[in-house]
Amino acid sequence: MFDAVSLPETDQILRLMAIYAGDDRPLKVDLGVGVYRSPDGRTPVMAAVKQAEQRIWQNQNTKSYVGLAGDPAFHGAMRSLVLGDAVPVGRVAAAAAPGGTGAIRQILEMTKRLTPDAAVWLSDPTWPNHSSIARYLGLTIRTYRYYDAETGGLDRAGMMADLSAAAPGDLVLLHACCHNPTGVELSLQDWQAIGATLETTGAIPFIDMAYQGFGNSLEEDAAGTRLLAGMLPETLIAASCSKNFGLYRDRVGIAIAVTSGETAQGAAQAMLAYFNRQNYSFPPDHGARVVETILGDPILTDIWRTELRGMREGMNATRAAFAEALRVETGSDRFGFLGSHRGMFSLIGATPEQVDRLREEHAIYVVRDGRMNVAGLTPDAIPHVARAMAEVLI
Ligand code: PLP
Ligand code: TYF
Repeated sequence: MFDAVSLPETDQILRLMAIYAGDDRPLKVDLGVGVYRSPDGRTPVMAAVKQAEQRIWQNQNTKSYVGLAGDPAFHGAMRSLVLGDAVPVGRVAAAAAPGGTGAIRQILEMTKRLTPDAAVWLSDPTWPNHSSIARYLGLTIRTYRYYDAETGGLDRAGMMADLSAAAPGDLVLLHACCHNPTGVELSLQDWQAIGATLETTGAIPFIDMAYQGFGNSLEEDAAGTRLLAGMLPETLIAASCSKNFGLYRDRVGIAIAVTSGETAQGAAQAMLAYFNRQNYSFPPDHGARVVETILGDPILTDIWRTELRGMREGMNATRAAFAEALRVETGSDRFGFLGSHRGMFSLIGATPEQVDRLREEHAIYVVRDGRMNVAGLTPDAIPHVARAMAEVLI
């Protein structure tokens, strides 16, 4: 079976993680993989998660199977977190999945089965796993312009022109907030314009929500998603609890289908359960139960929201401090856009050779496309990284 196998492409972000682990230079700086870090460089277990786990440990008296779509209490908690009251409950189908990636996979697989000719529109650039999974499933991939490298902002005109060419039933994959890898946000006006174009074309929004609460606030980060769900007949959402609950390895995510009405909701719920059954029967439960425990208890919710706000404000303060350090080092505002981006990522505009120099000469790790994880910048690393970037990039 394996003698003549041609090896699959590997994930360059995960490859970089392995090279970093093997680097023994003491001042190495990891701005690669998208994992939140506190100012002391740790990826902590959040306080509300610890408390919820303690409660579960004390009270849980069985680990028997749950339903194929996961626990309905988890669906309800996530429906409120993601959608607020934007749509009636009767329109929403949902299934727990192993992480946001699992939810993306389930939704794309369902699309391939139900509408095999639908194209999936991806922003240029986007998270590499979007194209990898879509290609693996044999879906047609189209790209729409998104990032304007000249300004470090949105190529609004290019995006709208490209999206107007989508066909009825195509999926348009949008990042709810904290775009990976660019950090460029859509304003509410942009979401409105996208919604109007989707209404005209009949294409379906597929929203990847991996960073709710990392950009502006839980509500603001969901505003575009809620707007589209309220205005269009169908919206697909893959939400992840990896980052905002810090539950990375527990694999907590949910596939949500906002449907046109109760009949379609029943069909979507049956399809989501069916695809879980085909792939792994029951989705993981522990992390989902932690999330529903937190969101089901006002005190734990408050503890969680407060810690999340602290993480977000820390990242935004790091952005401002880093943009300022670069302004001083370069004597220009060339990197000013870093301050206005949101979430963990920004593109620094480095060529692959410059990325290699940052790693080889300065022990600074960024992804080969020039993506940096701002959360990896501890306060004491900022001057060193700003100096190195000015030296290598200018
Ligand atoms: N989507 C995007 C854009 C991401 O950056 C990530 C990574 O964290 C995910 C989805 C899904 O992550 P996970 O599968 O760990 O929940
Ligand atoms: O983009 C990132 O760095 C995060 C983490 O295959 C990640 O989303 C990276 C690669 C991957 C899965 C998750």
